[in-house]
Amino acid sequence: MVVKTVQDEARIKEKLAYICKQFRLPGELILYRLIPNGHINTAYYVALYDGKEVRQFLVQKVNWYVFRDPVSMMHNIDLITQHIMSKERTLERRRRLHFHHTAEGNNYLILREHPDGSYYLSDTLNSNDENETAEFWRLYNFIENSVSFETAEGQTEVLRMSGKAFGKFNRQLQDFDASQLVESIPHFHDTVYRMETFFRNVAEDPLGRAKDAGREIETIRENRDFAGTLCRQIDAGELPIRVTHNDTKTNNILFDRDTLDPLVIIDLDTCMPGLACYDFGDTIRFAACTAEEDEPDESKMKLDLDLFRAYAEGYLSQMGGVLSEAERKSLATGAAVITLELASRFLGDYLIGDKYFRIDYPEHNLVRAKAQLALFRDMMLHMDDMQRIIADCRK
Ligand code: ADP
Ligand code: GN1
Ligand code: MG
Repeated sequence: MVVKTVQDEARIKEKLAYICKQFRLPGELILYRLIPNGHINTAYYVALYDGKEVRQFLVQKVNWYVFRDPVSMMHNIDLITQHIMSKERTLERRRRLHFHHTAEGNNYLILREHPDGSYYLSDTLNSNDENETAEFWRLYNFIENSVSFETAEGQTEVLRMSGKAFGKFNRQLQDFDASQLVESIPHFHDTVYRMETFFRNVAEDPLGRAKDAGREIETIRENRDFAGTLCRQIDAGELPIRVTHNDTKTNNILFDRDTLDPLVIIDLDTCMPGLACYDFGDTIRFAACTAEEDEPDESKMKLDLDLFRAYAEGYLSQMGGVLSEAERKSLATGAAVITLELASRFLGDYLIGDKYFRIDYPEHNLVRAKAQLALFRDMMLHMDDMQRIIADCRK
């Protein structure tokens, strides 16, 4: 664990205050708090007081090791949010993400530090330079009285509402021209590519960690062909490419704290061309199960068919009339493929020294991979049940 000193805290506050000024917010920074739940970016809640009122915002440092072209990614997000807003009847502030702009008119800023510790803005960031020290920040409205879920905590209603929210999101993006988007992470759900990368990591084994995961590596090897199922269907023209979110965890939806009404979908960084079953499958992986993503006791990790049904009902209430027959069939497959894919990503990251996902302890990525593989095995045992539930949703 990294222990933060009082000086570190003062420095963070100073940096956040500088960033708020660059986004032209009036008032003084009076409060900030790290929001610890994402694995990639670093998000802070901030409150400013201008002598009359307190205003709250979300300030976020984007991880450009992961998003190599963050400027284009912010352009994607602009286009996506505009498109969604054009479909919504309400312009209520709590139901939209509003990114603030700097004096230069950018919805982001690139921050650098002088040797004396003072900050300044820069025009460019070179993500190919391993010595690059610039930081990429953005700032948007904090959605008040909202909650997001790390697990569905057995609540079928949370899953049903999540299904509705992500289904609606997919539906609203149906007529969005995908060619306008830059792939923020190339090959993101290209599982054939993911498998190649994983087995290269295994072969190179730079830290000698593969020995800790012999059984897991074998499970992934045995299922490598299955992992390519969706890619083969894309190549055969059986599944249409849509614009999808690609990271549909329930903690990427903000719900009204009192009514559980889904207010807004967040974390739009990975919005790219993709398959409907990626979005369907990733929520199933994350939330239609009996334990958290990083549960250390594998025996506790199972698919929960009641939660699966609730999500399927919610999702298909929005997308049922849109999906082709092949896409409907792919939903359950997508859950298993995405789970296997993520297991390979977590384990691959463990093998190369945890460069991608934030970890809380040294074996965290290994533990995550084991939990995902336990879930994957259970999904494969229940593939027919999942297909039956999807078929039931038509009745
Ligand atoms: P990451 O890419 O790190 O997952 P997210 O954009 O998902 O970052 O933000 C992390 C968490 O911060 C979310 O799960 C949510 O709990 C909270 N959050 C993000 N944006 C907002 C917002 N605008 N208002 C309130 N909470 C937010
Ligand atoms: C990451 O950023 P976050 O925590 O919402 C990851 C997803 C994984 C997820 C697993 C850009 O999502 O792909 O499924 O962790 N995001 C990226 O929890 O790689
Ligand atoms: Mg997130």
